[in-house]
Amino acid sequence: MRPHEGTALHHRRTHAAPRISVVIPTYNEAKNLPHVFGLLPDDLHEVIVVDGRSVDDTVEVARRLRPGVVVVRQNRRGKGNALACGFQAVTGDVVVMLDADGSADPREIPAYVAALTAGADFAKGTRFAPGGGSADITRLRAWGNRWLNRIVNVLYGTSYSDLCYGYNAFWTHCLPVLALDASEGERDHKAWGDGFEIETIINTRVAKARLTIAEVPSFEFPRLHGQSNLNTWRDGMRVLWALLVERVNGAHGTVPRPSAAEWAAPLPRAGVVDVEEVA
Ligand SMILES: Nc1nc2c(ncn2[C@@H]2O[C@H](COP(=O)(O)OP(=O)(O)O)[C@@H](O)[C@H]2O)c(=O)[nH]1
Ligand SMILES: [Mg+2]
Repeated sequence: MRPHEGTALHHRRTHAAPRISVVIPTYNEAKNLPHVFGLLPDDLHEVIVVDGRSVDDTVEVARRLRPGVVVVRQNRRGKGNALACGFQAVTGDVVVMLDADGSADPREIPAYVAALTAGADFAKGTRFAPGGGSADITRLRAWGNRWLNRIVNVLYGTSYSDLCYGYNAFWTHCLPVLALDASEGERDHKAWGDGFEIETIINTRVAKARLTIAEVPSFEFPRLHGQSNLNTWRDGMRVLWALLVERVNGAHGTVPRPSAAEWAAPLPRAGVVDVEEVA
């Protein structure tokens, strides 16, 4: 399924076996990590856990389960800030955004990567295409999501079927288009883009840059342990506001086309985030 055919900036990636960086935002997910890490494919380039000052032993569990996991400490608050910080640490060719609560199935990663190697710039997970589904979404959230889909598709000319779903993947060379701000800020401050509106900001910026988007059917499982950090009304309004603000703001530049040598070299870490590694 191809809801939004890219044009000028479309870069068709030909490498059959890209290096895959999985970015996992975590806030008190120690109990869920064994399940999630256990289902990760073997051939990953790196796993980056971006922790939001969890008060359980999320980071210790991550390190025990996967020595060599890259741990990033986010520098402000919210899932959006966590992803922005995690993306700064990526050194692979492909970024996969994966939740840590057991709702997103890591066994689907190859399907996302296949969509990218088949020519998409951005592989957008959807629970509402044949083959997808959800055991986690509430009726209210599904209703809100339906309306937000209609609005995004009218405003941005897309055909998204699941705007508010956080399981996506994209080529690293698309990062400049996302223009996310991971700069050091007030630690307890949630700046614009730092919250759950992040997915909407990514989805709209990708559309404005006219990247090629492929939807990938995905099944969402219930969160295993703990509670969702999302507040349906408050965060739903942030998503709606993001749709309007991003429409008024222009596009955020273009996708640079890397040379063959640049493709081959690992990306340098941007260095602005606090990266901890275990040898
Ligand atoms: N680092 C970090 N991760 C977060 C934050 N809020 C949520 N997450 C993570 O983002 C993912 C999705 O959050 P969740 O609470 O399940 O939201 P929902 O899936 O929309 O109900 C999970 O892996 C959370 O641990 C945060 O403020 N900081
Ligand atoms: Mg969840």
